[in-house]
Amino acid sequence: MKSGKEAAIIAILLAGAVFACTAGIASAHFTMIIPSDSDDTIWAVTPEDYIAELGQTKTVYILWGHPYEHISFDMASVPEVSVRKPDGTVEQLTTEKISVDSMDEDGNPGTFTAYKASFTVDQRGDSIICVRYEDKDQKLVDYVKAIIHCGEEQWIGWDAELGEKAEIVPFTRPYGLEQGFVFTGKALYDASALKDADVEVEKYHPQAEGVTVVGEAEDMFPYDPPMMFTRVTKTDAGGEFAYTLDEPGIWFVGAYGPEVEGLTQRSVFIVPVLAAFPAEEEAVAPAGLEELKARVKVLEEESRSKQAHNAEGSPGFGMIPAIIGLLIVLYLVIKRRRQ
Ligand SMILES: [Cu+2]
Repeated sequence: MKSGKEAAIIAILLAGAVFACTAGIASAHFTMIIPSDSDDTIWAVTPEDYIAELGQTKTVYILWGHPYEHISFDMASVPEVSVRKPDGTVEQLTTEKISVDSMDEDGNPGTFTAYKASFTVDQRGDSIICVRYEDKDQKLVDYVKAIIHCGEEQWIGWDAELGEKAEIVPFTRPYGLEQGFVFTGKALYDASALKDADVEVEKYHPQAEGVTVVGEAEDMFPYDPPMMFTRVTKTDAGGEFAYTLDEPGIWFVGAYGPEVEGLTQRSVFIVPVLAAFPAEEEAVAPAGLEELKARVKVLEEESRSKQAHNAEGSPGFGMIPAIIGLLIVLYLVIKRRRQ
């Protein structure tokens, strides 16, 4: 028979477990498509990684986790990966299972199952990487698109509708976007507008940055930190949505479709966002004390030399002794004449 104390402890543990589950649902899992040159540089992804040169072999990594907090999970099934070329041809890609170093949901380092696939960029324009990933634990199927852009003014293909079961078709060209730009698009399910659906919007962080920003959100918004991790908007009757991507980095936009055989059908679009261009005028750098002292000294010297200059050029106080001297000389001369 359990004592009252034991029962109380069990109740606390159960409450904790329920809270952990809820917290897990609140911040969103996403299937990530990250182009990278090597396994070691995946997490340092920048918008430029989504740009390619003609003839280049591009490797894309398929990862599963919470982009904002930089939390990773093992991929539970093999993702299907294809690339849709600018001319409309589709190539199925072979995936390779890999392990990547990252962080688990308790903040511990670990290695996680992920996949990668490579293809050659043999056409100028936009190659669309298309991934379908099923995760029974999360009761989710992701249909993810990311654009690899190649060639000056070759803005061809980014808005293509591929006929995926669930799909986001962008209205805003998803490259050359700066922080603060609005991303707009349309969510489709079975080729029809997905109306009144939740759209989650989340920015990726490298690990150290993710840990810091999560801590800050927990301090500043203790009543609901995940509201800062995962932003939410909705589609209208036409399946259309808009959201302002206010920071540079890699953004994940996911529209929640219907549940089919216990799995929610979600479409995801990945949007790389550049820093402001032209670069914002550099605010006067927060000067160090030494720099401030040096500036004060320069100003003092300038003002001193200006004063000296004024004294020479105009009848300032410097002229008074001279005038008095002149009066004395005049007085002496007049006095001598009278004698
Ligand atoms: Cu999640």
